[in-house]
Amino acid sequence: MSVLENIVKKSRHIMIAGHIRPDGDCVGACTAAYLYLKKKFPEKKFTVYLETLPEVFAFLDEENTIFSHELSGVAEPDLFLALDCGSPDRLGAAEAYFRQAEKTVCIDHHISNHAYAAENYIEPKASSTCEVLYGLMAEAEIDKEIARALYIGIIFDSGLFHHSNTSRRTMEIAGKLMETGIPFWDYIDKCFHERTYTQTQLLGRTLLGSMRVMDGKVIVAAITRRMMEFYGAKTEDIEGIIDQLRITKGVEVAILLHETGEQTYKVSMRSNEYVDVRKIAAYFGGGGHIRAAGCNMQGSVHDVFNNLTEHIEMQMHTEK
Ligand SMILES: [Mn+2]
Repeated sequence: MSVLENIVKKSRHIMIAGHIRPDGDCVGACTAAYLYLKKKFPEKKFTVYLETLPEVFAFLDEENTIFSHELSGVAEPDLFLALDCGSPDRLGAAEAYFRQAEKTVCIDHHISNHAYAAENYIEPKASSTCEVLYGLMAEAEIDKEIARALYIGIIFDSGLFHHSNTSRRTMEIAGKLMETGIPFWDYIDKCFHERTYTQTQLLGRTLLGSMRVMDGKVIVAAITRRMMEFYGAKTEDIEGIIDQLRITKGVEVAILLHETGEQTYKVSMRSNEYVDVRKIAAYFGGGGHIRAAGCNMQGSVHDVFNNLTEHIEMQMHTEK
């Protein structure tokens, strides 16, 4: 009997839940654990809770039979299975059930996880919770549907096998999952690369209008309200455009302005190796991370660009 089966064998009502604002690994792990256990124990009751189901992963629960997004009226489970969740307060509405359950189990890969359940399976070196979960299942029992969910979790958290958490084992597991016959190429497009036509047009228009300054080390572009209107674009359609600018050869900093009002812009910045864009964003009242930050600024597009590049120049001078 696999470890996963052993965990639940004595329980009647099992609640499976992941973290709030679930991502691909979280959705994949909850789906895979549910499908695996339901097949093994069809007589048991399962409640699978996630706060929401992101649109791109909705196909994992096409028939709408797996996930609950609402828990009022749901009976207390005797077993609570927390997946991909680093601490109980990130369980959202399911936290109260976790506190009451007779038995609690946590399967995770977050390094910050302090083993908060009674029984814990935490592998901080694993690429994803789906990778950990795979190790608790019997290989022969992993059908196409389960493999699909695990594979999506793995590619999501490993950034398509390119983050440093990707190991030989990650690739080996992915290989085993591929062998079940899943259309693995399709998920990559669906979950990572797919754009609406509006997004494609806005991306193209923005890139065409971009300019390089400071010997090509900085690339700048702006999206005006008129452009947004012309293409019928929404704010979320801008996502990802800054990264297309950033990967331009020779570029250290990418800057994207999004006009939100009269001479008012939401500024996004990305850097590749040495410029601390958080510092610059903080100077103008914003924040973020060293390589990804943002702020709001006012003035003409050129004034904003000039103000920002001045700060980039200062950093390049002091750091070189
Ligand atoms: Mn994860």
